[in-house]
Amino acid sequence: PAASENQNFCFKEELDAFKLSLSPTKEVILEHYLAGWSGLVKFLNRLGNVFGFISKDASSKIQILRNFLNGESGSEYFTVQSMVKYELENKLVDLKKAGSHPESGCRTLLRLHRALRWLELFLERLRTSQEDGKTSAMCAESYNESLAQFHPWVVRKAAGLAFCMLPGRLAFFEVMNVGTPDQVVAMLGEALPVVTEVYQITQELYAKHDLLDIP
Ligand code: 1PW
Repeated sequence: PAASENQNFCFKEELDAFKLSLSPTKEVILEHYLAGWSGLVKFLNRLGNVFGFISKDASSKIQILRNFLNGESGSEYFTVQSMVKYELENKLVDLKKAGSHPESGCRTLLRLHRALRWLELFLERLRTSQEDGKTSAMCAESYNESLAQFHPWVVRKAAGLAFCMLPGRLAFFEVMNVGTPDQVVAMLGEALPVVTEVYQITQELYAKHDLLDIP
């Protein structure tokens, strides 16, 4: 991308939103979590049109959650913890099969949460990769280890095709707009533990409430 296009994007700033999402009591503040996701969507869009179907789904899920946050019961959605409590207490989640609440906050966030695991695995591979590392292979391996198990064959196929179109390692680093490859690696080393922590807190919360398989 041209330098001028780069000015308002920096992958580090996008990941920083996840740091902001952790409250002092280690709850996950939804507004910042969604800001982190918006940054990831921006990044996907910069990688090219082939990621359109991926970024569209993530965008629509971000929007569903923002609507809750800006809606009548917005204050109940301040953190992921308060959202889970509120939706469960008020029976606003379809727990076993899709029914009258097909787009609850809990089920919508679960989709983003699963995708965050993929991102975490992928960025860790990227961080530790050698100069001749293949981003497409790193991306596919991470996907197969995580998100793929929740996707039907046709989505797995489309995702596999999209991964093949990923730019090489250096070009990929440039799209991130963080600096030299060394600086990218250092940035990932600092940012990734935060993504991991946000993922783990959400994972434990969902496990505790038996929400990991909601339809
Ligand atoms: C290079 C950085 C990559 C980070 C972004 C990761 C985004 C992952 C989004 C994958 C979406 C694939 C296509 C959509 C599939 C949906 O069916 C699925 N959504 C997700 C996020 O897995 C499940 O949502 P659904 O159909 O139950 O509403």
